[in-house]
Amino acid sequence: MHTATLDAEPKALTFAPAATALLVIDMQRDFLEPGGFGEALGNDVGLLRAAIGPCRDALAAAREHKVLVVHTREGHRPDLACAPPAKIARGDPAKRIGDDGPMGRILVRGEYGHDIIDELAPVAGEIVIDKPGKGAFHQTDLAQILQNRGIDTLIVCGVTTEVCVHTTIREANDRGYHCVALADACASYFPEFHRVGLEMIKAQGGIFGWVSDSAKFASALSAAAA
Ligand code: C5J
Repeated sequence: MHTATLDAEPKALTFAPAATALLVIDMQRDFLEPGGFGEALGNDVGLLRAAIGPCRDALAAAREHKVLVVHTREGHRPDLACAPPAKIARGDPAKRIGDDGPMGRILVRGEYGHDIIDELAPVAGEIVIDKPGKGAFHQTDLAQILQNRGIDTLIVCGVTTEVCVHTTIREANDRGYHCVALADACASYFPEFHRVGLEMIKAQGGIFGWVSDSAKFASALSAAAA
C-alpha cells in the first residue's frame, strides 16, 4: 500500500490513501442557507460559506486519487421518532425540528433543506450517512462501513467545527482512527469557536488528532501519486 505524507500540526502524518476516508460533515442547506435549522437557532448562516470552496477542493483531490468519500447529514425521521425530546425543545419555539420552514420541515430527512448543498452534492457511488446526532458514529452504520473498507485514517471537513466535526473526531479518535481536521474546510457560526476548536484537537501533542488544510491534503495525495 503506498503512503503519503501530510504536512499537519502538531506534526506530519504518514497515511495510506487506500486506507483513508474523506468525511464531509453536514454540508446541508439546513446549516448553510437561510430558513433552516442553523438560522432557527439564531445563527448567521453566511459565516459557514467560507468552507465550501476548500471542501470542494478536498473532494476533488479525494475523487481524483480514489480516496473513499463519505458525506454525512444530520437529521431525523419524518415521524421524529429518533429525535430526542431534549433536542427538539431547544431554540425558537416557532421554528423547531420538524416544523415547516422555507426549505421544508426543519432537519427532517427527505426535505429540501436536509440535503447537501448543490456545490458539494455527492456523486454516484459516494456514501451518505444520515445521523440523528452530532457525532457521525452515534446510531449509524459508519463504523461498519469503515471497517469493511479497511480505513484507519479520517480526513474531516464540514460544519460546524466545534459541534459535529469535533464530536465526530472525538468519537473516531476513541475508536482508534487517525483524524485530521482540514482547517479551511471547516467553519463555525462563531469564528472564535472555530479557532479554539482546532487548537483543542492538536494541543498536547495531538490529544485527539491533527490539523491541516485542503491544499496540503491535495498536495500530499499528488506527491504520493507522482
Ligand atoms: C449543529 C452541526 N451545529 N452539524 N450541527 O447543530 O454541527
